[in-house]
Amino acid sequence: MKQSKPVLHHAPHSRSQMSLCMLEEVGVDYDLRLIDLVKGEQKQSQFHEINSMEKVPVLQHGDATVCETGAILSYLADAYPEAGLAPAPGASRERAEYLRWLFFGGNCIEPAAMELFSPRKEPLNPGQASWGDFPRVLQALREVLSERDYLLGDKFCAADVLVGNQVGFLIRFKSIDPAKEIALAAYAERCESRSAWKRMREHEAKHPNPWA
Ligand SMILES: N[C@@H](CCC(=O)N[C@@H](CS)C(=O)NCC(=O)O)C(=O)O
Repeated sequence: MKQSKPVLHHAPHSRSQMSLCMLEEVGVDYDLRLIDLVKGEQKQSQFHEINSMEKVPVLQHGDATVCETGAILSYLADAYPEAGLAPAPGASRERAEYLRWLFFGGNCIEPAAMELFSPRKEPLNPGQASWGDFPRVLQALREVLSERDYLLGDKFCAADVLVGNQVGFLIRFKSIDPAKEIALAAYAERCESRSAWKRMREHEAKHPNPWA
């Protein structure tokens, strides 16, 4: 395990709160470097050097730089196995399911949600779009979460940090109706009641929300 402190380049109230939540779940000491997206700090050359996409989150740890939320969550789960947030790397049914949901968050939930918020004039063919469409994404989540408390069963994992935050976000933005989607609403509540998530929200509450 690397001994240096992880550093998260973070913009409060942005997608990087999922990486902040993960650091709290892992329970290690870390530093935050705040990036003001409204002022355009992500476009400055020092930041471009660490993420050529000019987006938060970015995690730095020793000589490693990790961009992309799913990769950061996976990196932290593997770097701190004692936190028990991922099935051990290797060929196992659990690891396969874990990877599926970790990638599902970024590859399917995220683009399907963006399609909802900014619909296209010509809707995409769900057979051609790699994420299908929002109804299919919702159905996949419904199927797993009506059977299980968390994506892998009883045990919370790093994929729940991603998917749990995304489901909570979709409920808050009224894309998922909690009165109809009882299992999804209960899942989001289960995740949000974790102490790490409360600490993440306390961090976020110290900063005004520029998007509100
Ligand atoms: N694919 C990235 C997306 C991250 C992202 O969209 N970050 C937004 C904040 S929510 C950002 O930094 N936007 C600033 C910009 O593009 O100028 C991930 O999953 O980490």
